Amino acid sequence: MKKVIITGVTGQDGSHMADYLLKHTDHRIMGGERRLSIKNHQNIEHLASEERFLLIDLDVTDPQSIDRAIKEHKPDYFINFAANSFVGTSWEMPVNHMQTNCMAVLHQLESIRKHCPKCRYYNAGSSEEFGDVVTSPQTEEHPLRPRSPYGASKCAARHLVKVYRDSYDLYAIQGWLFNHEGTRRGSEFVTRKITQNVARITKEYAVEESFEPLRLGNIEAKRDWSDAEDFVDGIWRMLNQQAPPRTAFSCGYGPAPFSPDDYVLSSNETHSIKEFVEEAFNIAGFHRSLCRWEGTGEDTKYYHEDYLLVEIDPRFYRPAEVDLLLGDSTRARKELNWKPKTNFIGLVDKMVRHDLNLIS
Ligand code: F7E
Repeated sequence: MKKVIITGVTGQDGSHMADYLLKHTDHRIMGGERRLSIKNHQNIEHLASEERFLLIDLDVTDPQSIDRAIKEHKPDYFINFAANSFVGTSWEMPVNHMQTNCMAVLHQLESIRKHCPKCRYYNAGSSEEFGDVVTSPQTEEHPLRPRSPYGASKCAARHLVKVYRDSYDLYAIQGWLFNHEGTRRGSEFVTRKITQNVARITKEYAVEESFEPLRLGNIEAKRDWSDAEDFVDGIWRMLNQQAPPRTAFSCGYGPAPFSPDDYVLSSNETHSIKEFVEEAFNIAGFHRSLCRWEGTGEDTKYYHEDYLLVEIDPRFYRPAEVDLLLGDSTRARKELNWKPKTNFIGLVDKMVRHDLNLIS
């Protein structure tokens, strides 16, 4: 039975990956978990009785812990989702972002090189690496121009992954994943913050309570959003690239060593935070024909008839913003035969209905 270590298994991507692998493979899944005094198992509770799923202690900021796990289990695949993934806090704790998102990757690569060089390694890369974009849409060829300590930490990790791939022939890759969301998304990310607040306001409005509006930062920013469940399928395909078949012309020296590629995963559509807000309220019953935006900049407000639904709170502005992200995942679609199933409206619909159900 092949073994897969997934770090960050309690998070959105880690838990979806565990579900995906239990469903589509017969591999044994080891979920790496950092010790916390209060467990955050809500995303993996349903896996408790799975025979092929095992939780292991693994803190990616502790090199000994990484080394021990890799030496002991000698995994066939190592999927690193453990990260400090909230861009907004990366200005407040830049060193933590570098340690968790970059140094931890270096320690993982070193341990894999030493103990199990055949292991296939994936590190979570990000469209935030493209940052201050110069061309749209962004493909694998777009330059790295990060705008945050978070983005810089992912770029640094990318260079390390490539250096280890080239120097030691490791199967080590880092995809560029554009924003990916869903019902397991943390409340601090803008999509989930919107859908949870839409659910709260819907409930309070229904019982004619006065309600606090939703407060947001830069609502003009545009993102390329997909469903996280579609992305774990893309990542698994990236991890299982095949060497091209030998041709009739190969002779004597054998094929060149196979080097896997990094791919962009994206929906290939971009929408503003404003559009996400409109869609989410519309799905919850605040029909867009009865809603309107008023004002500009910090004075922008969104109303349903006379009810204030959304206002701007400059505390959510970032010191430097990525204004626009729009991916082009043509290569992944062609070469990995990957395609997202859920589109923008489907994603908003799924998240809003989930949060309405939770609150009712
Ligand atoms: O912000 C704007 C904010 O925090 C999206 C992570 O998974 O995707 C994610 O990073 C946009 C930004 O995600 C609020 O300024 C407005 O322009 O949901 P977010 P993110 O920064 O795009 C990438 C690909 C990753 O790799 C990351 O790990 O929304 N925005 N108002 C707000 N954002 C938040 N969080 N809260 C607001 O109130």
